[in-house]
Amino acid sequence: MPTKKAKPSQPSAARAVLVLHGPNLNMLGVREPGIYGHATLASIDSDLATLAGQLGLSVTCRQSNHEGQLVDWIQGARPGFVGILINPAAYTHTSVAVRDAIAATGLPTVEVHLSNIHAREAFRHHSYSAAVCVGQIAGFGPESYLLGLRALASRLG
Ligand code: CA2
Repeated sequence: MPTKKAKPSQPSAARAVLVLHGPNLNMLGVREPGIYGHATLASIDSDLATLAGQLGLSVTCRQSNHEGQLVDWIQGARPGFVGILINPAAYTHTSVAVRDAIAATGLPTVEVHLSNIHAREAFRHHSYSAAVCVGQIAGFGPESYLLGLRALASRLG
C-alpha cells in the first residue's frame, strides 16, 4: 500500500478582529489631551497590532464619524472577522442602530472607552451597545483597548 505523504505544515492564518473607532476619535492626541490623553489613534492601532500578534490574532482598525458607516462595517464583519472591538464614542449613548447591528452579527464584541463614562456626565452613564456586547471596559485610557483585546481573545479561546 502506498504510504501517505505528510503535507508540509502551513502556518495557520491569524484570526482577524475588527477594531472600530467612533466619531471624533480621529482627533485623539490632537485636541483635548486633558480628557483623552496624548496618545493618537495611530499609536493605539499600532499597540493593538503588536498585542494581537502575541495573541495569535490580527487586527483591522477603522474609524468613522458616521453612524451608517459603522453599521455597514459591523454588518460586513462576517465572515472575515471572528470578533469586534469597538469604541462607539458618542454613539454609545445614542445609537440603537449600532446596538442592533452588533446584536445581528452575533460576533463576540467588546466595548471599550478611554474615559470612565460612569464617572462623567449622567448622559454618558448609559450605553445602548453594552448589553449586546460580551462586556465593557472603561477608564484606563489607551490601555482599555488592550484590555479589551485580551478579553476578546479569552472569549474566543
Ligand atoms: O471615553 C471614551 O472612549 C468615549 O467613548 C469618548 C467619546 C465620548 O463621547 C464617550 O462618552 C466616551 C468622545 C470621543 C471624542 O474624542 C475626542 C478626542 C480628542 C478631541 C476631542 C474629542
